[in-house]
Amino acid sequence: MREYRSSDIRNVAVVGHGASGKTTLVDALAFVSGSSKRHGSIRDGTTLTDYSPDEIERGYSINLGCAHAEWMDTKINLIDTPGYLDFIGDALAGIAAADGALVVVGATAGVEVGTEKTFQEAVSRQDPVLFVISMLDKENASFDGVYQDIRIRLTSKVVPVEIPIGEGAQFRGIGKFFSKKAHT
Ligand SMILES: Nc1nc2c(ncn2[C@@H]2O[C@H](COP(=O)(O)OP(=O)(O)O)[C@@H](O)[C@H]2O)c(=O)[nH]1
Ligand SMILES: [Mg+2]
Repeated sequence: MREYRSSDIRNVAVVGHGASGKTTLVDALAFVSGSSKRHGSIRDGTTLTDYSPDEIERGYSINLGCAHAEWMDTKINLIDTPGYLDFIGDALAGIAAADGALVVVGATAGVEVGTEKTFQEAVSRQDPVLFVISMLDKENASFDGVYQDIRIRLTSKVVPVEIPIGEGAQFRGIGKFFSKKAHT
């Protein structure tokens, strides 16, 4: 790995409720950016950030884990955090160490208590927040339902920058508003 100046490093806390897809997303980002050569999975116990025997056995994160994605001359450190409230202390520590928060919300579950707690912590630290809606391929997934849930329960100051193409079994990809491109 090349060396980065501190101005070219971003630390992002990946937060949200348990089982919203944080660890899976971190693994995918590291893989797609080329920083990790292997696409791990929760089922096989091969993700980058759920590596302790306890985490692999339970299938969810207990401790902070760090992976990174090198993207456009920037090193993005992805701090994966536990979502269940028993382990909220580590999630709050992850937010404290980061420059911003990426809040993962499941497309079927919507805003949950872990989403609320971590979002509020990031806002109270005046950190920028990016929401990622996961699980769009699942039955009964609703991007618009989650978007409205976020607006009503978390903040009205939220704008979509990418939207899904299809939902549930029809999910095919995403459309990007900034670049006006679709990725299937
Ligand atoms: N269908 C589907 N399953 C997903 C997706 N993302 C994660 N999962 C599964 O959801 C479960 C919880 O994911 P995980 O990454 O451990 O969530 P975390 O607790 O927020 O870290 C695992 O079984 C994942 O394989 C997704 O986009 N679609
Ligand atoms: Mg996890």
